[in-house]
Amino acid sequence: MTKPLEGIKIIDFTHVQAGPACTQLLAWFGADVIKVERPGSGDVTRNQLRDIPDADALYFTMLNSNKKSLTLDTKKPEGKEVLEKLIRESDVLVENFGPGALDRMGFSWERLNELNPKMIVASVKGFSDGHHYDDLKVYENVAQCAGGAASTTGFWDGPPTISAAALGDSNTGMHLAIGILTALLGRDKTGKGQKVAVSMQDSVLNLCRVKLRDQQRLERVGYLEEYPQYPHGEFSDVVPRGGNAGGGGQPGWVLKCKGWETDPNAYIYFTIQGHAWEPICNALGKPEWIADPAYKTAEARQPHIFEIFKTIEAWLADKTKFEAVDILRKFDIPCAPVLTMKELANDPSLRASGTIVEVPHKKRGSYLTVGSPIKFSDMKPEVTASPLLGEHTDEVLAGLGYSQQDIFNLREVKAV
Ligand code: CAO
Repeated sequence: MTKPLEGIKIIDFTHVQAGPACTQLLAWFGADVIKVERPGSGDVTRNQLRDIPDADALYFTMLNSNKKSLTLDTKKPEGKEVLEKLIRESDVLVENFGPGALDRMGFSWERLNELNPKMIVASVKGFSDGHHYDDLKVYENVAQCAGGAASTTGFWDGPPTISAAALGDSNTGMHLAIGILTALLGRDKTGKGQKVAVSMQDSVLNLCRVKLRDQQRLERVGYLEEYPQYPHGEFSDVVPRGGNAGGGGQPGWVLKCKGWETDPNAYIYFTIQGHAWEPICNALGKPEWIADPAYKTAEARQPHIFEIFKTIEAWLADKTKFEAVDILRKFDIPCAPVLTMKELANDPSLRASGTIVEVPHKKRGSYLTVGSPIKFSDMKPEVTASPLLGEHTDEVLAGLGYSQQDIFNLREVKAV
């Protein structure tokens, strides 16, 4: 099956998570992604949190599937020469080095554009160009703090909290992928490449859009009616942390199910969607709430929403999270069990859809990874193993016209 990005050649100058997540996605969809790594060491994640001695860590294998690996010392003149050749025949270069690293290497945007005016140069940085923090190196949690996620996550009586979801890393990579595909479509029209830049702060903030909505509502009316602080608590002049409250105007909370005393994940998320109130009352065996003025409207319920949640918890006490959801789904009530990584890894539906995939690897045996979360009617992205360090060096160099002797010479000077 021909994949939509077949024929697009990408120099993958990325490391850790933000950049690799982007290029992995493009590789799934058919792009020829050549990961350029420092000889001897490669992407730092190959060695990070190893669970098998001498085998690439899962951190690396789960972010670099479907790619080729070329080792190249791009600070040596011989390495620069190879990179220049590669640049001349590639469509995209993606990088997420620290600020200024590519310039210091001698590959500024101007130089890259001169070498290949059709090439798209895509970068991830912590902060956008010209930002007063644009000299900072940034990792995931730093970005979550800088982008507004940390100050709005967690409970009001606790500190700012980091989400386990990679809002700073993989999320930024997904934004970059959208930028690259847009620039490729633009190039079809203009014939010109361009620079695509995404900052981790901006990408986090983009996902915190509704919190900026809440800041403006707070400034106008002084309170936020869907937050647990309303109506009994106090609001300051900044959006507070709302615990597990729903963010979209539908009150919701994480509720205890049977076994919560010993199982930290025996919970469901329960949403009280306005128009689902009648089915909720019927499901809970509380038909008297339907017409009761103290319960009838969202406004009437809000002052005692936690008392309502307590009643629902009493109903849940003899039901597991799965049993509860099986009952509630029949009433069209938006809810889900709180799933653990173990449950997700073994979920038959996720296996069948290709969202959880088992990938054979030369050194590790097989490992689980998250496959494409994007599904197509005409294509099923296949996930293949991440490359060993330098696995494709000879193949890529031969493709650039280097002879066996040339490759030997490059090895002699440790350029590859
Ligand atoms: N050959 C020779 N040199 C190479 C090379 C190669 N193949 N690949 C990288 N290098 C060099 C770079 O040129 C750079 O050299 P100088 O600093 O001397 O110019 C050096 O390796 C280190 O690059 P770095 O600054 O990117 O690496 P770091 O480990 O110090 O920082 C990180 C890591 C992630 C904090 C930083 O890259 C960064 O801020 N990136 C942008 C934001 C980002 O993507 N963060 C998300 C990471 S995922 O959590």
